[in-house]
Amino acid sequence: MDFKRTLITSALPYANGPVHIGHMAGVYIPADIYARYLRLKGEEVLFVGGSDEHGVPVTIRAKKEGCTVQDVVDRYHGIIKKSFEDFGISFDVYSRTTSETHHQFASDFFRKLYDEGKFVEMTSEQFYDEETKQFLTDRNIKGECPRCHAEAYGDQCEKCGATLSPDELINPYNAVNGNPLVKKSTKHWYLPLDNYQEWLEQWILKEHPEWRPNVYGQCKSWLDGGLKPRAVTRDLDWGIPVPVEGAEGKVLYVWFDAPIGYISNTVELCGNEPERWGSWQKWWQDKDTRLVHFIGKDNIVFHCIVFPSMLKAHGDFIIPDNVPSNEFLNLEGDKISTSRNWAVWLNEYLVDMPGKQDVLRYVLTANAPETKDNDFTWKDYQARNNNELVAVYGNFVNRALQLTKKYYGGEVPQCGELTGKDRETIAEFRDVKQRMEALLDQFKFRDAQKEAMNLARIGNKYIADEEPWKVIKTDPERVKTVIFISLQLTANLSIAFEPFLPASSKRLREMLCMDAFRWEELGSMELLPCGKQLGEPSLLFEKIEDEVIQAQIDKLQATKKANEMESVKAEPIKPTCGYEDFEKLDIRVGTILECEKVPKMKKLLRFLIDDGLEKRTIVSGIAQYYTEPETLVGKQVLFIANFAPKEFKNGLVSEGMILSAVDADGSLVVTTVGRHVKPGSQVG
Ligand code: B3M
Ligand code: ZN
Repeated sequence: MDFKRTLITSALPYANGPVHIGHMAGVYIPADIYARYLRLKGEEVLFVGGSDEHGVPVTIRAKKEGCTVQDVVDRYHGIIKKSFEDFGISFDVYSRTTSETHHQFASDFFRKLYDEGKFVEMTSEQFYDEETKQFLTDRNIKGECPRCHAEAYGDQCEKCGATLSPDELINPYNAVNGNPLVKKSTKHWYLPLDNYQEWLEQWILKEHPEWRPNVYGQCKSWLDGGLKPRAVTRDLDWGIPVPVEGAEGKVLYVWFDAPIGYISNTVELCGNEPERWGSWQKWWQDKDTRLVHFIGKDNIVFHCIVFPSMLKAHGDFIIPDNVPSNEFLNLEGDKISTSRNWAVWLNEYLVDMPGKQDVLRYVLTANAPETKDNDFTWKDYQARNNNELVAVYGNFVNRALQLTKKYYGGEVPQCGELTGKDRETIAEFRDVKQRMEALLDQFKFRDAQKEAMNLARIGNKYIADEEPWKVIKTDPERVKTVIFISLQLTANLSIAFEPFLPASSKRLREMLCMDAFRWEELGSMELLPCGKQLGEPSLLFEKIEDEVIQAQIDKLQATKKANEMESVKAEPIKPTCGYEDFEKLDIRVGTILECEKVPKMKKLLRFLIDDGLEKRTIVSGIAQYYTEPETLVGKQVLFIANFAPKEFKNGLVSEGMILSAVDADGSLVVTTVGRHVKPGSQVG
């Protein structure tokens, strides 16, 4: 089918944290490559993005950070938007789902479906916190995992990986305040996906066998399993209010409103610049527009089944022509995880590696998880930079430009008669355009970038074989032709790499004083006319040294260590103990009279404690955490008064045990009381 224009969307990232390399490799870089490629071909393209600012994760983040949800989404929307700009993700619009336009549009969308009877209403029993008068979403419920007995969320146990429903948890409670929960009935609206089953089967399974196997396969298994109605509303106080009477305290489910964000962001753009973009309906309702969604694999069902069913129910919209979804990118062999901070965050990357956005783009495309999960390692990053970007692409361009400067004052020389080798090289270059197009049209960006790098290899080999720096002494006329061809190849590279490495291509074009360029010209040997004065050459890429890479590896090691400490802190609570057990311990408050290091015993501090009746000595192995133990004198601490006495090697006897808290990093700190109490006071 022939289309007049392409509408590209990329998943709206949750505004609950910055974006990381997994997001980039999976969604944003491929979407950007595709958008740039089509624009370069002169096609009509609109590339839509935005932040997903509803849902439970942002509310949890706000609670954690002790600020409002609006504060959270404002902050992360800003950080995410800036990262995308810094990495050259060329959105035509990047807005947010808290915008006025979006709220109105999504609300109207729901209302139309509601009015037309496209939803079914169902009442079900959900967990409810009677104190806060709130129904809880799965993520906000915690309890004991029925499988491994660790503390788990209502939708998943992070310890054993089990997918759960809150009903399965043992002793469920409110994750935010620890309150116990009761069951209470609540009404919600459901989209009866089963009504769209047949239509989806026809559309996806019959009409789109060309979709990526991972996408097609996932859709097929959903469809084979039989679709069921899905709730599109939630009991939550953050989101778009359900525009129906009697639905107070309910909002649209985030997965209902977020994809509508693609449309409302287009509405916003077209409203702001109608002369440039035309009407939003042209993009979303005209059959001549081709819609392509770029997403990660965890979003497939929403983009291939749920959202198309919503669009079908509404009736006025086009549906996607393709949904190129990637698998996941791992980091140094481990799954990327926001909660464990196991990621390379884009905003941090640019602080550590200023100006190197194209290097990351290159590496992430070279390792793109297009057909299977893939791994990012810093060693591979370094190798690809040093051995490919620097040694092949950068080296070739630099040689061509430096020699032009040296021999011809930076002017493009005259091309003489071509040799067989010249013709061969030129022919190889011409073929690449077709090969790249075939790959790009099928969303095979990894291989397409490989072709571009191959061009640089051909150029590098050409100049190395021709050795103009030697030939200049014997046959200066011949060198003019070699340099002429090398420069045309260089100009070609700036076009071939434009979708992948836009910042470097731009710099290269500046050096070549090339203003206009089109995809159609790829393969041409007439990009730079003889006599043209070129700009000042500079290095496109720089070698990355071992220390720089080691620093990144160390940073990840530190994260790993912190996570291990964290898991120490999160030790499961010990088995229940009754009062009889507790009563055996005589815990009391004592006032510290003396505190000093024990000579020759590095770890030990000797305390002299006033226990209310007499003075007693207690020895504690916390010396390394108190460099000035005398500052503890006068403080009141908790200690076990009936702890069996213990004799140390040097004859010192400890008559009790001081209670200390173990911090996340393993350090110990003595426990004290909130205000001064009489020494010897019992604790219970
Ligand atoms: N925010 C989920 C995600 O970032 C979700 C995507 C919405 S796309 C409409 O994986
Ligand atoms: Zn578990």
